[in-house]
Amino acid sequence: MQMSHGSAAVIAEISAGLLVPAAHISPKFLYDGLGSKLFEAICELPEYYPTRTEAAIFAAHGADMARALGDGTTLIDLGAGNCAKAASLFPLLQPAQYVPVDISRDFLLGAVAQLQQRFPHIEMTALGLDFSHGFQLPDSVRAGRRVFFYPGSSIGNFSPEQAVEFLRSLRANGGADGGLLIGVDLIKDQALLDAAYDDALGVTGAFNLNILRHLNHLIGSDFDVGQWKHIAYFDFEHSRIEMHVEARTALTVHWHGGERRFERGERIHTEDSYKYTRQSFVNLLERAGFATSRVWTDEDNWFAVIHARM
Ligand code: AVI
Repeated sequence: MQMSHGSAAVIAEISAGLLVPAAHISPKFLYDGLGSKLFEAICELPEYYPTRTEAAIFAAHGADMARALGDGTTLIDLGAGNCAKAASLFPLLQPAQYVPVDISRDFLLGAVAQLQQRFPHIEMTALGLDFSHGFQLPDSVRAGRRVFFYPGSSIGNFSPEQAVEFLRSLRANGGADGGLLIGVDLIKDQALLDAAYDDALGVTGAFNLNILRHLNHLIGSDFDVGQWKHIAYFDFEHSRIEMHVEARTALTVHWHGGERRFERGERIHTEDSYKYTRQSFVNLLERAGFATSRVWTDEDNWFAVIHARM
């Protein structure tokens, strides 16, 4: 068995999820080094429409968005990664300060160093932190008009209840004249949704199954990836894509301090990706105390970019 590399808290969290009858693993464990690269590949897939559809909305309506937001803002980019989405809007948005936030601080610092050379007049303050459970912005973030930028429909990976909590935590960190520019994936034809999460090349399958390799590293488990298969489908009742890994045969998994037998066909739930209508998402924003100002969509109504006021 491999040596464990996760903290005691991480091992306890994963073990607890594996030992309940309906086993589950948090989707945050999809993103080790390989998982992040596989996600980048997913964004290039013909079936995965969200990335290119959102980019087309930014390209078509960026100037309009900039007018709605106003210039001289403090732009706080949540889950910034390589900062490319926000940077493509800089010429239009002209923020006074750019604050990219990402769990991977080292990656962020490299991206920001390059960006600062291209846009020397924008003050940049990179924050390496996990904002998924609420956060408190440090004093280095200007108190002026704060606009949160949360693209990619990442909000869909929270349950609606968690999303409301998260949106409330943003309001607690913004000023009265602040705002939010957020990307939201919309409900559409089931075949399109299913294909986006179960592509012909099997990249999403590799992304999903890679969580088991990551677990082997974190908790010293002995998952054999070949004994599991990728499952993803749209669930109408909950308006969400569900991703699972399913045992191809009866097997037992062992890890430091635990073991679990899985019957053939038994699953581990790995991710939800909620899909909204324009109205259902506006309702969610209102529950969190936001007022919606503008909604931009593509001509097929597959994706929406929404500006909301604090
Ligand atoms: C990051 N997140 C918005 C993606 C999504 O569409 O829910 C993660 C993903 N999972 C499978 N494909 C992409």
